[in-house]
Amino acid sequence: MKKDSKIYVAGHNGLVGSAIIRNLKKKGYENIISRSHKELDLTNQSDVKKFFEGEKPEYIFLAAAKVGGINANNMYPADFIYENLMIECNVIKAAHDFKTKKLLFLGSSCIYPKNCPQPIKEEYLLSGYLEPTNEAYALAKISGLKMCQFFKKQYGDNFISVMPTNLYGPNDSYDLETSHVMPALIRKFHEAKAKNLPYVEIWGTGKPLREFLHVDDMADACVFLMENYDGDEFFNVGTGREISIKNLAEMIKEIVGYKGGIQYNTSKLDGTQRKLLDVNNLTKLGWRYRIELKYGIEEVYNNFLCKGSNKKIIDMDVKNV
Ligand code: GFB
Repeated sequence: MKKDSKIYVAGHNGLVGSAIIRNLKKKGYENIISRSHKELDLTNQSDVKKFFEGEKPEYIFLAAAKVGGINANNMYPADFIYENLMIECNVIKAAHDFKTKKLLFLGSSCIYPKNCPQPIKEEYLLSGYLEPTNEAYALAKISGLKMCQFFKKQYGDNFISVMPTNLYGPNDSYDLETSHVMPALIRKFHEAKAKNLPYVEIWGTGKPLREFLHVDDMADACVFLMENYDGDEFFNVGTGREISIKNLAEMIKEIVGYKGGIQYNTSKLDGTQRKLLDVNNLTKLGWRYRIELKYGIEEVYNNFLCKGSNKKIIDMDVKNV
């Protein structure tokens, strides 16, 4: 990838896409293109084709997706499978038809079987049943990864994939119904402190373990692979460390400075108990995460406060994910 190569970041307003753009700009890439959802609906095949005809991007980061936390995935499985499959089919096929030099597809750690051995190696893909709360999203992401591999196998297209663990960082969704756990807990503890509430409600038992990666590290791994890897494998991206939801809640509570209690609502779903990624394959290539969890949460919370976006976030009623 040259500094003036035409690079299309699909999903540039989202958590990952915006971080990829920050990373590319920091590294001196100067010909980055993007389109908002209003300008280009990636689920519309003819619109995607027209966009590729006009722009012919040389490199693509496919970070556009319908995403959300456990509740959104569980409530809207039809939307999750349909929109994600459409985006993947349209962009990957257009990348093939218009001879894109290289494409990097972003999947998710939920592609792996619910009960597979831990830490999860890439080779465990399709070795068992999926976690029901995010089966639709997982099936779409498995399809995207397999499409990249099959286009490479049949046509020699340079399409590669990464499977990130749970991500957090700037530009996340703070909608309490549909967001992931990290922004939800930051907002809940912040509001509880501001309103002097006696306790914060945590969904589930607090026992599930999760691995969290700052999205700036994720973006760095994506650009690293775009610059350095042309092989047939896909890569897990994470820290290799996990934390229980209970301990995460305690950590966020301390960072926010909330003095009240925590209550567990066990009528809410836990989801999978554990999904720790084995990140040895990427480590062997020479990439490792940098941002430790506590520091990352502090930074995200400061950003939340500084932007003054907390007021906006608290007031708004975002239904999309
Ligand atoms: O981040 P999260 O929504 O998704 O939830 P998953 C992680 C854990 O945090 C679950 C608990 O055990 C939740 O029950 N949790 C506790 C909460 N309090 C809250 C809260 O207020 N909000 C939320 N959202 N969770 C996602 C998948 O699974 O992981 C996606 O749904 C994707 O498809 C993503 O793969 C990486 O980690 O369970």
